[in-house]
Amino acid sequence: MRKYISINEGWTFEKKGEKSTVNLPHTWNNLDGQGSEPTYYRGKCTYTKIIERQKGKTWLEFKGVNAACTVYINGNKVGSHLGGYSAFRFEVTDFLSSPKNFLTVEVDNSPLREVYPETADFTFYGGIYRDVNLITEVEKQHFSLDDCGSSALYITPKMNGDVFVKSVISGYETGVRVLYEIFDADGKLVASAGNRVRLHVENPHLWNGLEDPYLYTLRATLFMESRTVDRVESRFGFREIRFDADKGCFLNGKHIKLKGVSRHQDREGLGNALTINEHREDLELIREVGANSIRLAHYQQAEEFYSLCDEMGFLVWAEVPVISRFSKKKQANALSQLEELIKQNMNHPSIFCWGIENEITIQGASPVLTDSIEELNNLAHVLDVSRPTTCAQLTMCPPESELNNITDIMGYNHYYGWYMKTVDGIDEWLKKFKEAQPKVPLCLSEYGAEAVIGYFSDNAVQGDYSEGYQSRFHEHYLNVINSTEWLWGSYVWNMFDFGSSMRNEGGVRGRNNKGLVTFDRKIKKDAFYMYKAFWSEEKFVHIEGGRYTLRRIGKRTFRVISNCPEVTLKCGRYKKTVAGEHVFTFEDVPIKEGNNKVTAVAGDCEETIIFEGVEGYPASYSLPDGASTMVRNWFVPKSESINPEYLSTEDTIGEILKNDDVRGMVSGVAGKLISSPLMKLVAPIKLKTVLNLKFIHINNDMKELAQQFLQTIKK
Ligand code: ADA
Repeated sequence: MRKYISINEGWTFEKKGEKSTVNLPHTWNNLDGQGSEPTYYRGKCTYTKIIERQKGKTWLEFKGVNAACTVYINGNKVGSHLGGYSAFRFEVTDFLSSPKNFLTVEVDNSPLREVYPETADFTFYGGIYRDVNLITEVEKQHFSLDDCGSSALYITPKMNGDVFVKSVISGYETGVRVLYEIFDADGKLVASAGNRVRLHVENPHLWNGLEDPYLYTLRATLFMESRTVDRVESRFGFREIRFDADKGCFLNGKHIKLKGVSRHQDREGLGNALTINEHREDLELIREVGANSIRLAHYQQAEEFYSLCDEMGFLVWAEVPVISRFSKKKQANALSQLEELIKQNMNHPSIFCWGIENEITIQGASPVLTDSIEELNNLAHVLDVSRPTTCAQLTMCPPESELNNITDIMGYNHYYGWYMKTVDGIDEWLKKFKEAQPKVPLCLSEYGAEAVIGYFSDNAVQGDYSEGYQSRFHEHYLNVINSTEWLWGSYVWNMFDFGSSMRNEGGVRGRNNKGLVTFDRKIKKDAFYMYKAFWSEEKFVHIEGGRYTLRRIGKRTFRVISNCPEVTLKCGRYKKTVAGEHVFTFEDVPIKEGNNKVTAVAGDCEETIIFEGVEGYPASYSLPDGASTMVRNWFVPKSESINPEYLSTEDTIGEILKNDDVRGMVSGVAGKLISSPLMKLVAPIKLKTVLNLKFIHINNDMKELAQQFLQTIKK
């Protein structure tokens, strides 16, 4: 029978010739990947360790190594893996030739042309950042350990109590048989069958989201004659999810609006090297804000996280990092990451859809891109017949695009009110989309605005990085989402601030500040409470701008956020009660010199904050001098900082069309141009010159887009 031995402890880590002893999980970018340096180390490092020879057949199991790795034992190559977010294993039985063996893991997080993601708005922390195990004493006949890192047990439960099971067995021969047993949450045996693919549970207790996340366990035991040779277990749940373009989402036949947040798997100071404690803490905060769904962007996350979601009842959007920069060269890797994601996570009832791409048209659409997305979509359906596929499209992708008719359901990422003027752009866009695509079930897969702790203003405006603006931004979106009944859900970008080494804005380097909660999870921003007011039933009252404690003397306006129907605000002799929903506004609150005790009361909840009355507006509340106030999407290069190693509109048409990636993207019309005699004439002309020709009517947005596209392609 197989045994798991953790080998997380005592590795020798080597980076650029410097050695240290580390325990796993580990990353080498926990500081430089979060802004301690202008750029972070993307390259090769090695981890080494002595491992002993084991009894029986033995596998090495890695739960996550970013991004590419090659494993050697005693100098002999065992295998390699491409992709930084999934689990993988290698059989090492024959490599463990001595009582003590030298294990080397070479890890590489440099940009790799054939691996997703190559570029995106988050830090690609390098390292062995999840657990490593030895699986020993494996018998000849066993549930396959070579099936894409999965448990080799695939469970498809049906609402009528039928459970279809498929297991993959290695070393099969006459005399091998399987016993499947299903246990309820109390451990009572409720169904069993030998060698059969269909079991039946009478009156199945449904897995019903946050209300009742009921789980069963399926145990598969493998016998050789009458001897037990292997055993695997997996939890599962009975549930059904359905989407309708006009009515939204239905869980087990009941309408449910998916109130979602997105989550990246990193943490201040730790990078991506997390333990179960950080995963749990994140989920507790997500539960507190009142969400019922999570988009685990933009890649496969830790298995423990999906398991906790099963237990807590969150509905999860799981996805692969097919993101930002499409390239046909990465298609094989996209397919293998999707296969791993699905095979490794298929039994989690919390996962309701498979996401196959995010903003993949950043550089424009093309027939090759469409074919590749279709191929991913088909693979997801072949591997899992029970779940819908989804994708997240960028604003620039037109509603009528054929890409919006590939996946079963879908979402759009919009930043009206942040990168683009103005917040109410979203209202208009939703109407346009519905007209163009009346039959497509849609959600908002991303929307968000930055807020850096410490910036406040009485007149918060777009682009000032203040908590006040972020809170108003989300108030608008929440109202639109609630009143757009046909939207099946929405996902705030993002639940937590996260590491993005390429960013340097709002006075903060290396971070995307769109979280409702800070990177260290210590401070809930005002926008957190805005969501709690709209989503949660746990009663509370919160004075907006509670960290904006130095207020100008005079009559000031206060906003209080609460999910109670009535709020009273007191300050000295001022006392006023306002009835309403979510946000309660109090005008002319007198702030005098010195301390002012402001108390908000709603039902049994109360919050008091001392505000100090001061002359003038303290400079510390605004962005520091010199901090970039230029709000631009991360992939938009500043015109003054064009990277000469990448293509740009400054290059000639000849140079641009010489590039393989460009040729792949523009094969249609441009293909004809490349092979025509005209090419000789236009090749030496700068693209910029052509784009500026008056008679071809290319507006500035299109020019900017062309620049963005080219600046992601290395010369
Ligand atoms: C994109 C992208 C995200 C995110 C966002 C932002 O829409 O999908 O990864 O970082 O931009 O904050 O700009």
